[in-house]
Amino acid sequence: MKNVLVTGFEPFGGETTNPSQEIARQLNGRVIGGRRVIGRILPCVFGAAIEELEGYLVEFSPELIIGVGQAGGRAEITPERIAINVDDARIADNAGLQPIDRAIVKRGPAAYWSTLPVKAIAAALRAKEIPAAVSQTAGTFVCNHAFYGLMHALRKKPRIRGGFIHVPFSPAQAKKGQPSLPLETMVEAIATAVAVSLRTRRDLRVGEGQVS
Ligand code: PCA
Repeated sequence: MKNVLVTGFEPFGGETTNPSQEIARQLNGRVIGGRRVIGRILPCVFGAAIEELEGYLVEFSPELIIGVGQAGGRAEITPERIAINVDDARIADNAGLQPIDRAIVKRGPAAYWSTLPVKAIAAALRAKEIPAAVSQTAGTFVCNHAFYGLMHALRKKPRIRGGFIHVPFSPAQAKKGQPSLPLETMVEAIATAVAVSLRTRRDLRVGEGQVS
């Protein structure tokens, strides 16, 4: 059976949980679309996150990789369109690193596109009444870093698809007035994203852009 890799992140920034970690744990071992899901947790550390991810690419030879991370404050499941070649950390990572305006890959391209069908994923989630929207930036912290590292590793492997999806806080994390989604909904959302990615070769051509 072929493998799909779903990664989550350990908690960071003073949080004690990270929904992406729970999603990776819960999906580990599931069979979706005839593929086995391997769920793994990455450290929220610049450099180490990419190194671990690269190790999993060698270990499991996945045909599809979906990185998942927490974007506290967002209300929707957000497939990311693009990874950019910069680290610019507003807070320290879990090893105390706080790079500012630093290239992830020296002389690497400014950005890599996700090779997931991001619009089809957003549409499929909304069809299940799960709030979803394509995001135009994964930020400049460890998630964007790992996403860029993933797409750099896949740059000469066009048949292996990869990308990144940010998820909101879980209800336990959200402070008053902050949006959140139940963990089960987020697990279902990422399972759906795996299924849609496996069956969709060509993304939808519908406007998902933001006007400002
Ligand atoms: N979210 C952070 C890093 C780890 C995570 O889950 C981010 O968006 O960069």
